[in-house]
This record gives sequence, C-alpha cells and structure tokens, in this order.
Amino acid sequence: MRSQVVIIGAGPAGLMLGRLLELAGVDAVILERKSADYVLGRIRAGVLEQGTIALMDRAQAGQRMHAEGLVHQGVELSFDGDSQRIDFAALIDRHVMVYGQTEVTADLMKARQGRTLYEAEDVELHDLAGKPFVTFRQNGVTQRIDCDFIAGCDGFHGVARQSVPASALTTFERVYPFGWLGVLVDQPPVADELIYAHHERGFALCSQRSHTRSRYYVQVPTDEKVENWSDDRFWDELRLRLNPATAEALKTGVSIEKSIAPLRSFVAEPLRFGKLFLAGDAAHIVPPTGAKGLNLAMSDVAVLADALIEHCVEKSSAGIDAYSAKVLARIWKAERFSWWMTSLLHTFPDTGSFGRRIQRAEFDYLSGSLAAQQSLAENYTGLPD
Ligand code: FAS
Ligand code: PHB
Repeated sequence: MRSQVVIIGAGPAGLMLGRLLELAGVDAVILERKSADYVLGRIRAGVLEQGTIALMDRAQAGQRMHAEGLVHQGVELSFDGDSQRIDFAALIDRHVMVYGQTEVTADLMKARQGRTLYEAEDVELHDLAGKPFVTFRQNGVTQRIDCDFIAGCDGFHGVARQSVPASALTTFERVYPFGWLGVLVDQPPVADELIYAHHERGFALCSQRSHTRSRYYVQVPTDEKVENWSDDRFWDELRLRLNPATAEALKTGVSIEKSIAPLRSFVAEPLRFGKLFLAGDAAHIVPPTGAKGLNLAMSDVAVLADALIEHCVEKSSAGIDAYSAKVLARIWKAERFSWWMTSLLHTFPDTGSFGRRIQRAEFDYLSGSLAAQQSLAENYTGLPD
C-alpha cells in the first residue's frame, strides 16, 4: 500500500487533518488502534473556539454543529461565593460554542471519504529520516504503507512521539497535584453559561452539552478513585463549592458517565523529526481549565494541513520547514493561559496563606479591570493563529 501521508490516530486531530488533506486532493490514510465506537465513547472536551468552528466549516463538517451547538457570549468566574462574568461579546466581540468533542469526532468521521483503518494494532514507524513507511497489524495480518510523510496524531500515550530518539526531543512538563472528577447527566444546565468556581474545598466547573444535558467537574486528589464517589456524594460536594443560589438551582440526576482525568502541562520540542510531524495531544497537553486541549489540536492540524498541501501540490517546503516553530509559538501561549486559569482557580497543598491571598487578589484585580477581562476573553475565545 502507498499513500502521500499516513496519519496515526483517528481522534479529532487525525480526522480533521485527514479531512483537510482529502479536500485538497492529498491522499492520506488514517490508522486508529481502537474501534470507531470506542473512539466515540470517550467523553472529553466541550467548548469550541471560533477558530475551531471555522475549521469545521472549512472541513465541510459544520452543519450539525451550527444546528445543535450553543453559542456562548461569556463565562462566569466564582471565587469563594463572589462572581464575575467575563462578557466576550462586549469586551472583544467574540464568542465560543458549546458542542461536545464526541459530536465533533462523529461529524468528522461522517465527512471523511478517505481510508480510516480502525483496530490497526502494533503500529510502527520506520525510516523517518529517509523513505518513511509504517507497519501495523489488522485482523492478524501485518501490513506496510510506504508514504512521503507521517502525522503523529495519536495522543499523549501514542507511538509517534515515542518513535523519535530521546536525544532529538526536549520535553517540558508540570504534573498537578490533583485531577478532575467529571459527571455527565441528562438534566438542564444549572446556568446559561459555564461557571468556573474556586472554593477552599477545591475547584468546580459547571458546563453543559445541550439544553438537556450537563457536564460537571470537581477537583479531587490525584490518588482518588471514581468508585469512591456515589452520585449523591458528587452532588453534595459540588453544591458545597458553588454559591448558595447556584447550589439551590442545581438539577441533579443519575450520572450517565463518571470519570477522573489527571491534570498536567506538557510540551515536546521540536514537533518535526525528518518526515514525521507531531500534532495535538501527541505534541502537548494542557490542563482542561482553559478549554484549550481540543482547540489547540485543531489549530495544530490547520497549520500542518496547509504545510503538507503546499508541499504536495505546489512542491514548496516552506510550510513544513516552518511548522514546528509556528505551532509551538501558539502552543506555549495556550500552555500559559491554561496554567494561569488552573493556578487561579484550584487549591494547591502548598499554596499557604500568602498564596491564597494572591489568588484572591488576582480575582479582585480581574473583577475590577476591563483590561484584565479582555486578556482573559481573548485567550479563552482563542488567540489568532
Ligand atoms: P486524542 O487522544 O483525542 O486521539 C488520539 C487517537 O490516537 C485516539 O483515538 C487513540 O486511540 C489513537 N492512538 C493512540 N495510540 C495509537 C497507536 N499506537 N496506533 C494507532 N492509534 C493510536 N480538552 C478540553 O479542551 N476540555 C476538556 O474537558 C478535556 N477533557 C479531557 C479528558 C480526558 C480524560 C482526556 C484524556 C483529555 C481531555 N481533554 C480535554 C483534552 C482532549 O480533548 C484532547 O485535547 C483531544 O482529545 C486531542 O485530540 P487528539 O490530539 O486527536 O488526541
Ligand atoms: C467540558 O464541558 O467538558 C469542559 C468545558 C470547559 C472546560 C473544560 C471542560 O474548561
């Protein structure tokens, strides 16, 4: 088998890259180790930046998103019971859209015309500096695909980044001393917009998927086990962390999904090794506090798609040569914002009394400064590429 590009991973990054390439006439095969149903079963991100909305339209996969997605003009930050709305529309005339990653993935799967090989096991990358090829096993048969380029869109635990010699990569990491326990419930959201809440007991987030389905999170210790959390325990803890009026308005129910995600910041540099390019969670991880993970993956592959199309169609290497430096500049700004939101809103074991006063002062400054609110708004709705 031969293809111009082999994409490892059929998550949102791999599917979006494959779609953009095929629309430009560039042949790309996607290798995914799980089944399509398994990929769709993951409950992850929920907020799309305007850049991601535009990319779904460019991929001709945005119809259901516009029909079912919820446009949000702002978010609320709550700090020990005090609240501050960040009005994106009034501050910078921008917005976000609430539309689950599961739906984005399903829409991209439906739009895809090219070959996506699911349950492709034991993927291996070969001759990255020369004439690259990929081997894998499907239905017990080992196969080989020769290609011009490989895109590693296989997430944090994927094979692509691990195929780069350690001496050729520099990694930067911060692991946070807590995780997020998330619950999905078929109840109307407690508020029209998202609520990010700081409380001395820990962070909480009130999010949503539609007018009838809500997503909630509470900060938990890293060693917490989801089986220790009954629905009642979760709802009681969430109420304790919200201001009284919001707690009172909360509509609870039986969870349809409950899981704990660890929080880390991670970046690998550079994001190109010979004919291999890394994009999405294969290249970086952000704590979900800034709603950047999915959106950063999408902005990576928008740049990578243009670079690969330029090379395959116009025979120019300018884009692929500039890829790593270009996306890393934006990645680090998203890392900074995600770290800042996480530092402001979570309780840390070593914060201490001085650190808690600094967090409070940060919130008070934000509440009193339009400039600070504009800064948060432009980062949250998505910095320019
Ligand atoms: P993905 O991890 O989504 O996709 C990688 C794909 O590659 C997977 O389908 C995997 O099966 C496949 N793969 C892996 N190894 C392979 C191999 N060796 N061979 C073939 N295929 C292989 N972001 C937010 O913005 N908000 C959130 O609330 C949020 N919550 C999250 C919760 C969890 C538990 C996790 C893990 C992430 C969360 N994220 C969140 C971040 C998440 O949305 C990612 O940013 C997004 O999935 C990135 O997409 P991809 O880069 O495509 O990686
Ligand atoms: C979600 O709805 O899953 C979500 C929303 C915003 C975040 C993180 C997660 O910052």
